[in-house]
Amino acid sequence: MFSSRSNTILRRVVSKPTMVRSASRRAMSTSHTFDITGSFEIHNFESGPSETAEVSKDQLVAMFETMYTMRRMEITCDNEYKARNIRGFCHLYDGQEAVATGIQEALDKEDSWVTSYRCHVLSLMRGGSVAGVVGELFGKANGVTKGKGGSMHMYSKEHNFFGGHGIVGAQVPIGAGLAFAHKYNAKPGQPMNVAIGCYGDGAANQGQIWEAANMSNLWDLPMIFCIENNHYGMGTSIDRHSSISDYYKMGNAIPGLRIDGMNVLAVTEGMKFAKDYVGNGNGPMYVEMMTYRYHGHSMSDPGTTYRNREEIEFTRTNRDPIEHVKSCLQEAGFMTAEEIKETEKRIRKEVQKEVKKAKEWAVPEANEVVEDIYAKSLTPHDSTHPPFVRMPDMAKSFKFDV
Ligand SMILES: Cc1ncc(C[n+]2csc(CCOP(=O)(O)OP(=O)(O)O)c2C)c(N)n1
Ligand SMILES: [Mg+2]
Repeated sequence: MFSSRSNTILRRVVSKPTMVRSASRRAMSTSHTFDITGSFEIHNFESGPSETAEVSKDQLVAMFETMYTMRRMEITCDNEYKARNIRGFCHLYDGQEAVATGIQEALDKEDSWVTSYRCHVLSLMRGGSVAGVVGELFGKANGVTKGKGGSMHMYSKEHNFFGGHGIVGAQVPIGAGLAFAHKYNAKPGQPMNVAIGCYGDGAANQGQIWEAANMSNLWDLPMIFCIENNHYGMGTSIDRHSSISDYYKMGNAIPGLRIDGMNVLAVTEGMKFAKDYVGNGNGPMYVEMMTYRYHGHSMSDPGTTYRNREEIEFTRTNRDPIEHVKSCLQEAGFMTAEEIKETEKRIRKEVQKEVKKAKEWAVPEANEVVEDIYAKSLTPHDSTHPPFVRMPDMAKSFKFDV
């Protein structure tokens, strides 16, 4: 079972949703308010996010569909990997779906997002498609990063998604840089767009994260340091790799919020609170998502040598984020069990169709190997960089004729 220092939010079974406005809930009303009491713990705040969450039928159905698509996509990737259609690294996100979905729900598309190698579903939400993500894993030219990035390096500048990073923790200072840009470009008197940097519990004790946090706090940057605490860094539990397990307090003077990351309504409310706080010039914030990954760290890890099957089963049975959203839908009278089943069936078919499409795509042309390596302004004979920026000596840098 869970280790001694695992805390109450992890141990707590996700409670069945409680209707605050129960009157006429099965009638025509298209929005409902859920009680999410107990989903938050705060650090350096006098009060936390709202303990109720109001969602419309459309919103909740969309959250369910998004999360179920993510789950099916990741399970399909597992199968395709085992069939040897996907090679190399592959880190799956199943179990953590409520985190990405709730963040997306609370942020604007102009807000910047950067994350670790566990990035398939973020790519899906930031302009990607199932075919684009799976195609990327197949190494196909129409994949989200042209078949050249693979599992860890999905990216879409157009949709303010800045990767997909293989070096643990390296994305966090990039997030602080994005937050700096948002502050620099902010319109006076208006809330700023924000940046969020997601990283794992295993990354959280890195020095570069503290350096980024220190500068963000000195400069009041609109930066959210978001720890996805899935309780393991590869095969090492938080008890063994961290001397502090209250990750939301790690910013010291920087305020923090711990959120039940298996409850998409709590993640959404908590993230609205975080966006509001950092976007209004109060400086950065730490957010800890209490979550769990069902798969092993990557495809080479069966995920059962350092934790027991009972722990995984307990989480699946009592805290599964998709089962939670399904019970919310039924409690609110938004969907019947039958309609949920039909939706799942439709999504399973859609995912299969997308995978089939991706399989038919071509692999990249050979010359793609040398494309997208340098920013345009670094390409020889295209010196669009300002004169005060010291550029590499192209004659010495390039080993081949371009
Ligand atoms: C600087 C660095 N050190 C080590 C590794 C090897 N490594 C890859 S993932 C990982 C564990 C990270 O765990 P966590 O931050 O909790 O993220 P999770 O995989 O749980 O999402 C390690 C040690 C790496 N990629 N980069
Ligand atoms: Mg982890």
